[in-house]
Amino acid sequence: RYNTIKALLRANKTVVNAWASIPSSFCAEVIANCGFDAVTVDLQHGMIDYAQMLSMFQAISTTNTIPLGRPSGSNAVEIMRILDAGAYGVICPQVDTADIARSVVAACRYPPLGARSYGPPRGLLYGGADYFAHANDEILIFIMIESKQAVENLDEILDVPGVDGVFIGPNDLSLSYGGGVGCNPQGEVSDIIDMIRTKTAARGLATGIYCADGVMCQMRIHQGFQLVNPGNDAGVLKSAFEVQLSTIQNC
Ligand code: 3PY
Ligand code: MG
Repeated sequence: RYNTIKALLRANKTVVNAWASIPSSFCAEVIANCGFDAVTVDLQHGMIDYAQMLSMFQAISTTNTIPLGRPSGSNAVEIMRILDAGAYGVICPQVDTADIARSVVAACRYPPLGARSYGPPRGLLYGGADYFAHANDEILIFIMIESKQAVENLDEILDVPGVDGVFIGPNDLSLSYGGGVGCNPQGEVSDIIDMIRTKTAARGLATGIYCADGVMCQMRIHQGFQLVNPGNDAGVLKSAFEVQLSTIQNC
């Protein structure tokens, strides 16, 4: 199976991703049916374990939406297991050094490009019988830049062969510079976000950033970011219900 979002990113197009934190295959199915380009199942901050992730990938693949996973860290074994369950890409958090970036790439690529171990039970079902022949080309590797240390090491990290793109975590980035949480930090961190995007794009790599909502996605797209997400499922559900509730309370 072809990775349609990898093709979009290579063609400099925008990819709209939905962020899934609720451990539910039905929620994942509902979200995927909205028509997003991709859904990211979040094992770092989502309430999701491996078995739940597997059922969410199965639900997402009732549609053409591409399944991605955010591992809980850069552990190679966890990344390999996420890919074996049929994820067509990872968004790996807290990649602060070139060594971490190299180990993430190695976990995602079969030899000779990397050290991924062979045995993708669901990869073969989702990707097809020719999964092995195409996995190294189709699997998308986003590394997250979200700390001062990562910014200091940015050039070296971007030099790591095999990285497809950089995804910025604005909350953690802001915290590491002494600011507060929020997806749209101002001042110094805003300039740093712009610098990360510019340097990443200059290398021909894809750029993405976590966004709080659709309006912020629009802003980031206008700034040149390619991979954006309007909040996460829990936040969208909560705000949608709050609007409905206040409509009734105000009548
Ligand atoms: C961040 O903003 O730090 C993130 O990782 C978003 O999920
Ligand atoms: Mg983060």
